[in-house]
Amino acid sequence: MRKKIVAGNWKMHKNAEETEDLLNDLIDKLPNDVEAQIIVAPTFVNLASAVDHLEFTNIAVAAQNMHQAEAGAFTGEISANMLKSIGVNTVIIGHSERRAYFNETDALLANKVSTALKHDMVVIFCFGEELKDRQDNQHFNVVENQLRDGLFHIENKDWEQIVLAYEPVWAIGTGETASPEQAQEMHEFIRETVRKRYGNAIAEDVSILYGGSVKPENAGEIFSKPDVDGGLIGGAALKAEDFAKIVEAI
Ligand code: G2H
Repeated sequence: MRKKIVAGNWKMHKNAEETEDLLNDLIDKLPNDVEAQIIVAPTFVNLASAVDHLEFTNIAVAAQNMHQAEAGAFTGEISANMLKSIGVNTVIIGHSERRAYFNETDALLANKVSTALKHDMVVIFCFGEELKDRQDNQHFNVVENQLRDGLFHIENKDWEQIVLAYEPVWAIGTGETASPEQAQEMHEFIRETVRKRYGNAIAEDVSILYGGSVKPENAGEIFSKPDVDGGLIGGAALKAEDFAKIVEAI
């Protein structure tokens, strides 16, 4: 049975004090009775305090990125082992901002995925087409290639650790959202693509999140689609009231 998941990607927002305030607010406002898995991804420097803070709650903590190497001379980078050592077991890999601003290629992301899996981490693997791809009617090809080149080297057993997050780049932080029908159409295609490569059981079990300007106003309709299993939320995850409403919508 696939899980419903709502994850908040805080990106480069919230210092230590603000992180604590938002976590307190979330503990206060998030409904206790949801069956969905709730995840928050603060910045690296606030991960350890977030793990401590959320210890007795049902909110899990994820990192927004990690390095593919085990250790070494990689100034400024963070390894899987470091994340695990502070109790972070989930990592977002392949976010479009990492792909666009930090030149993360499919080949590099494939390595990151392998390293994360080796450390038994849950990977939220992000991918999605750019506006031009959609205008050129290439969006299905682009998504298929991103999955094939960044993820489809993993083994069947690894899928227990994988969450997919479809984030059309044209809908990220722009206020533009894919319509629920566009999201469903792509999620169905993604599940089909997984099915062709890994079989029915894995395709049916994997959670596919939608990301891109999800807000309290549109979450319910997007989440109502059969192949949308939750959301990866950016801007609206920075306000506890909004995030709580989105969690309620699941
Ligand atoms: C997509 C999303 C969260 P936003 O990046 O990953 O951000 O909801 O602000 O579009």
